[in-house]
Amino acid sequence: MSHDDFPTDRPAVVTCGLPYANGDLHIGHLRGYIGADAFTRALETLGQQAAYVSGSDMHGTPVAVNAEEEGVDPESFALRWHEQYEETFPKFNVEFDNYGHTHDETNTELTQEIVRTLDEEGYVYEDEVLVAYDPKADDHLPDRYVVGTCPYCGEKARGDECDEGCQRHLEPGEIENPTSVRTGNPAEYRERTHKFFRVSEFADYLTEFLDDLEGTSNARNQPRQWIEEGLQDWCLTRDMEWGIDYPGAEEEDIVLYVWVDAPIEYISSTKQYSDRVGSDEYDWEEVWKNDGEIIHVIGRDIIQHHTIFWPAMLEAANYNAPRAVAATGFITIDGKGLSTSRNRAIWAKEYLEEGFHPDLLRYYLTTTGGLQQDVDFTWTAFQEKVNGELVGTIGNFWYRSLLFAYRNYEGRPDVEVTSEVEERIEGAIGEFREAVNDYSLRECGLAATRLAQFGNEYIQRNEPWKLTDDDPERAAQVIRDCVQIAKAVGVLLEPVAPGKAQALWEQLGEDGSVADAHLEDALEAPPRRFEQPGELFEKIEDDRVDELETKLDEKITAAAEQETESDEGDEAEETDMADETETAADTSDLEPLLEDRISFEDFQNLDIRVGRVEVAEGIDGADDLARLEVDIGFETRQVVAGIKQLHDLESLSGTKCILLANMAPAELFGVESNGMILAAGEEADLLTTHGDADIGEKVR
Ligand code: B3M
Ligand code: ZN
Repeated sequence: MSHDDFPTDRPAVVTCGLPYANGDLHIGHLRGYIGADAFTRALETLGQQAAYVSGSDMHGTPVAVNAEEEGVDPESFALRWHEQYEETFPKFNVEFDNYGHTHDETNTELTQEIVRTLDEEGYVYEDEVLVAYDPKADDHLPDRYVVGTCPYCGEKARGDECDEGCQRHLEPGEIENPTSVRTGNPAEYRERTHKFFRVSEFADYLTEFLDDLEGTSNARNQPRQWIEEGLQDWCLTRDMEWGIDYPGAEEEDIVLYVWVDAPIEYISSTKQYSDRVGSDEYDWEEVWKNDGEIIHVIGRDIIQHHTIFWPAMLEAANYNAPRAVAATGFITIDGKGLSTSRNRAIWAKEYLEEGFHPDLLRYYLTTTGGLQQDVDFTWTAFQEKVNGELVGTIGNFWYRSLLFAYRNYEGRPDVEVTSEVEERIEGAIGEFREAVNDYSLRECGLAATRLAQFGNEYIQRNEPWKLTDDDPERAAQVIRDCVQIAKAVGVLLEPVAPGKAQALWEQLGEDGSVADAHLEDALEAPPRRFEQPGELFEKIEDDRVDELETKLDEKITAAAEQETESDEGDEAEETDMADETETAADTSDLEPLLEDRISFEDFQNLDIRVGRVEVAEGIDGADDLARLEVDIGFETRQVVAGIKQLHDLESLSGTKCILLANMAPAELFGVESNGMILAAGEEADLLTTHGDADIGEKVR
């Protein structure tokens, strides 16, 4: 790994989190796969050698539980989904250089080899551990076979992850109030012998690793905190049949934990690619064992696996370290958490059946928010984005430039591009290059959109249609400039919208694939002649959006009704075995949204700052009030907050908070309050920042 700017002279591999082969793909999955695909394409546009690999995650309880529900064996169940995924990805222009699966021979062998190395190097030991057991079913309950309460945050959690709360990985035996998913009965804890990986020995290594890690800041900050809290060793085995055998323990009824063999598929898949094209063209060992660039794109719920367990495993087994981990936020639908069991989701299949081009969704998902941000999907916002930026700005510019050129010159006028336009294109290239190095897909896409915007203004300003008779030379010049801008927009838009960029490429009469174009090509003249162009984007009408929104509401309501019916019918159904990706609460018990809107100016009048709590102590005689001293950079403020009962005040000192600094001063219980700290909900969950914002920075 290096930290040289891209493009480097070493090969890169980009991966996306492996989908569990257990159900239909939805927009939440697509965000990651499209994101990583676009990032790989963007690297290639810079001239970086890059491969994009992934595979289906076949093992573990996420697959076993669902297969059991369906009454089929996990292998054929998982293979069926694997094949479906392989067919689906290209429909979204997601093109893997290799897409394997974790149960294939390459991955089985490599996983066993790596685990053997960990063992030989002395990083594995055996220990007794309490594992959940269902006495009624007479079976062990690994991972998702058990649900209960997270010992860290108190939220409802699954056996191996706090999916609805703090997102921590949970070790066997940690979950409180364990309940069997098999029977709905309380589970017992029984002692078993398992293998453990000495992750705790890697605290110093991981601290340094995180200091160098690129990608999104959430992938550095969260693990730093976990390291500070103290790392636990990691249980490598599970009481199950489905999975990869622990090397040398084939006879025993334990297998490797799914999170051991899953990331190893990143390597296996790269190896399969390398074996297929030949190591002269792409050398997997250069990447994984030497100093190639490894870039992981993942969902933010699996940061711990990719920034603690995985790099520790790589280091212990003498592999290269990842250069970047880019962790995306979640997708919400109409402002609420995507939920597969409540059918509050846009399914991949559904989107395609509606007949929308994949690039529309690609553009929406990559440019709506930064990678780390949660992105809300509504059909109305989708329409606005498509009609505004793709139809209104890019499509409009492409069509009017090429049509004008075709009608008047049968292609590109035979003159040089002006320096003004050349410089503007160079500016866009610079923005694009910087965006890739910042892991900002949004800025990559917008570099193209802003260039098209400039193109539209350029036409408007120069009015070539008025010039064709009076000043034909000048008219030719303007159109020549526009054709070049159109081509440059195509080159820069290709990572995000490869299908549409290719169509433009062909309209320009270019040979080959725009995916092979590099940044320099944005300034190369297109062929002299081209055919009559067509419009590449189509407006989405309002009644179409109404129809889509109604459909979405209806299916969510139908799912809710079905849930109520089945709840009434069968209490045991309570424990949901489906893959739930709930991220927001049911709104019925939330305060209703205010109808009245405020202006941006009103918002600007709120001086909200990042602060750090220095002192927090209860106010004598007041049941709920605490006195806080908050450093906001310029000064330290004393504030009174109603959090005495809700927080362990001592532990607050040193934490970052958000303070409304220009709140009118008030006196509470004889103590002056000079600002207000912001908190969410009845429990006064204190707001903080998730990145590196400095103390005193304004929240905007
Ligand atoms: N299969 C899916 C998830 O937890 C899981 C990813 C594995 S990546 C090595 O998002
Ligand atoms: Zn938790």
